[in-house]
Amino acid sequence: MNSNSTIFFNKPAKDWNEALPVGNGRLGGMVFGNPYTELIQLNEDSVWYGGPVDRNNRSALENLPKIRQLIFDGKIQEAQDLCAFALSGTPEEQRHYEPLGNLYLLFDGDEAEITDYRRSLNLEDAAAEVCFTKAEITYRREVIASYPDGVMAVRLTADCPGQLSFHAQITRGNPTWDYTPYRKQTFRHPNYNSYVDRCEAIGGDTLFLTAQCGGKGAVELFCAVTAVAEGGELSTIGNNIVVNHADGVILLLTADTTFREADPSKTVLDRLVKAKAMTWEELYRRHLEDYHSLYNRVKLELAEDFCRNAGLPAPERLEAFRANGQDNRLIELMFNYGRYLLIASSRPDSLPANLQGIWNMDMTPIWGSKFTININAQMNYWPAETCNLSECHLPLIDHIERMRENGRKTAKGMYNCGGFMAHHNTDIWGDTAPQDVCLSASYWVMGAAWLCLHIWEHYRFTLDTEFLRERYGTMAEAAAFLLDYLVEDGEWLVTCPTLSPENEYRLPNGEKGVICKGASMDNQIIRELFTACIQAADILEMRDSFTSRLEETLTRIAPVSIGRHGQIMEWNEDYEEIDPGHRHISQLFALHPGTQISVSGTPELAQAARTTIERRLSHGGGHTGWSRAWIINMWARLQDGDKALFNIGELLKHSVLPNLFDNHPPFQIDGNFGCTAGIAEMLVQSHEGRIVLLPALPKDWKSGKVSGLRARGGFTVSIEWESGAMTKAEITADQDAEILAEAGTRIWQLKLAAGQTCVL
Ligand code: FUC
Repeated sequence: MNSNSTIFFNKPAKDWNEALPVGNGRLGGMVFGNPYTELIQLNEDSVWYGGPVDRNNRSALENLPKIRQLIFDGKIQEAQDLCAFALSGTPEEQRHYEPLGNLYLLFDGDEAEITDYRRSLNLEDAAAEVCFTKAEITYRREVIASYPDGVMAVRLTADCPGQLSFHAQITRGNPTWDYTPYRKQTFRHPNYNSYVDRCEAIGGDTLFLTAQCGGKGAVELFCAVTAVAEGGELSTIGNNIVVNHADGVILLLTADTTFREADPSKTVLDRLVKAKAMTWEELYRRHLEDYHSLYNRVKLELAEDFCRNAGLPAPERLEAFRANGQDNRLIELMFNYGRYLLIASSRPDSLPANLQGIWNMDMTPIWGSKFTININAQMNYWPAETCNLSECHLPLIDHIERMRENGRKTAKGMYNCGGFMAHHNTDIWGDTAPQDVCLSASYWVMGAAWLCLHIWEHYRFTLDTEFLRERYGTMAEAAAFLLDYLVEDGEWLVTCPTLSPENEYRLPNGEKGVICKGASMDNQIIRELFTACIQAADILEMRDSFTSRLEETLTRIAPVSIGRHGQIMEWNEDYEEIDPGHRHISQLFALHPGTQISVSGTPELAQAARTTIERRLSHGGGHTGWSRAWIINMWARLQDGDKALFNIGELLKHSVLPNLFDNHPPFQIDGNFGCTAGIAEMLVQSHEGRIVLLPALPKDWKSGKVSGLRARGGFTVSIEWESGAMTKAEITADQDAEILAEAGTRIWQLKLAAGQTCVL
């Protein structure tokens, strides 16, 4: 057992936050592992409530000049009232994610002493396992979610023949939590199998469930499970697969919806037929081959082993960390978990990882388990390129295309602007109208612009010019919206109305305000996006009058400024914040993930960025998992490894659930991904046109090794260090390249041919 790649429990999950996640990008399962009743709670990424709707507020356009005037006149309350009426979506809410269902395995037999219980998730092989001994027989359940074969597979074995007797059901609705042997349960819980249209047995060994998700135009889902038994008897009765006295059983489960094809029932059954034709070993081998090809690209080893806790189950291990503060294996585990979770929730052809990745058990989940694009969805993808999982980035980039047509309609219909835009949230249909009536979030217009920077990042890491050529138009269209949306404000052009997600300010007259003009984050995103478009146009030799307009406009965007506390100003005026410890630190976009503030390039701004973070933290900032994770990345960019590490510790102490899922609270996956990205950012940076090795190495990581991280410009980087200093680095180039590499005060001028590795 590797303590940096295994999450284990010595008990079944008592609730969802103790269950263990598996996933193949689209299909997800949470493994509970009760000896008498196995529950695998299921998700499929396209199971959402409701179809596409046009929610653009028809009153927006006629009220826009008035809203702008009120903001310019400082009548913020009135402007906000009008925004709530005239800009909010009609209806206010986008569609939301729903669970697929539950797989239950209800075992025969009475309660008896259970010994040697262990439930684990092995990140090296993407396999969950439940193992225990009952009445001197050892039982084992293995669970994988295979990307190449599109199925979840469960193998049940016992170390004595003929011992497996159970019935399997697939259900939809609230999972029941009664794990006593089923014969004791005379009454099944309410909603045990609700939200279902059809649930029946077919072919003597298969169950088939269909459901039309509620709301007009919603998808229809199809889920099927089939069983293969070795020895014993296998049959179906009602909507149960019944297994008696088998030696071993394999269950294969898959699902799909009408989101991807008109009638996926055949696809679903075909997948089962194909998987069934394989042995477990073959299925497992194909799963491993695929998974290892991604997961094994990167390896992190921190040499110091303060690891008195590694042999403990996850909850006790966290407790021990909270008490004694050090466990380098646990930090490696968090790093690996983020990579695992990205591979499990975001693969080519899947939807992007949502607020919960793909794992959600609520019919009406918190924040709809949608895609919040004022930080959260973006954070999910921060580790994608640096941790060498570039393909896993594509679902997000593809989703931007689903937003494009809607975003054009929103731009034109609400603001009479060209291009495409999105507010702070989107859903499966790429909805771009405002979400919620939340003054501090809903009327922000920069969602598409920020997302489009992911196109540019993907290019910068891969140098895939064909990809850039295909997607340049999308970036340019997001920029085109902003060219039209900006309004004159004296010397500058500003976004208006807008806000700084999701903080409030105090006006000189004492009133509170949220809506504003020219929020600092907007200026920073504009600068980053316009610059990216200009550089892309240069690479593609597509400079034209549009590019010139971007250049001219850039000279009219206010620079990043320093305010009265020595902080980076959050708004275009140096307002006091209502909540100086706010979880959003939008004004530091320029530091991370942006590139406009850096220690060597803009030392004064870097100092102001430090002051900003410290000020937020001293007022209780970093209190949600994702906020803490952003802070890790920011300290890494400020090259302060000790502070970055301290905040990893704080994340582990305050914002991690027993199954190591990030805790907002409740569970929200962004903090997992942000933490992994932060650790990578501490080890390699490349946003300033050179590769910086170990830019933020904490004192406590005295010696260690990392291999396979990626740097912009198409480089793969491996580093070793001892006593806090780099001892060796290897840099491999994808294509012929010249680049500067830097470690501490040492600088190398590298010239590499395609495929060549240089050793420093
Ligand atoms: C934003 C954040 C919240 C939460 C939600 C999903 O609104 O401010 O903290 O992460 O998205």
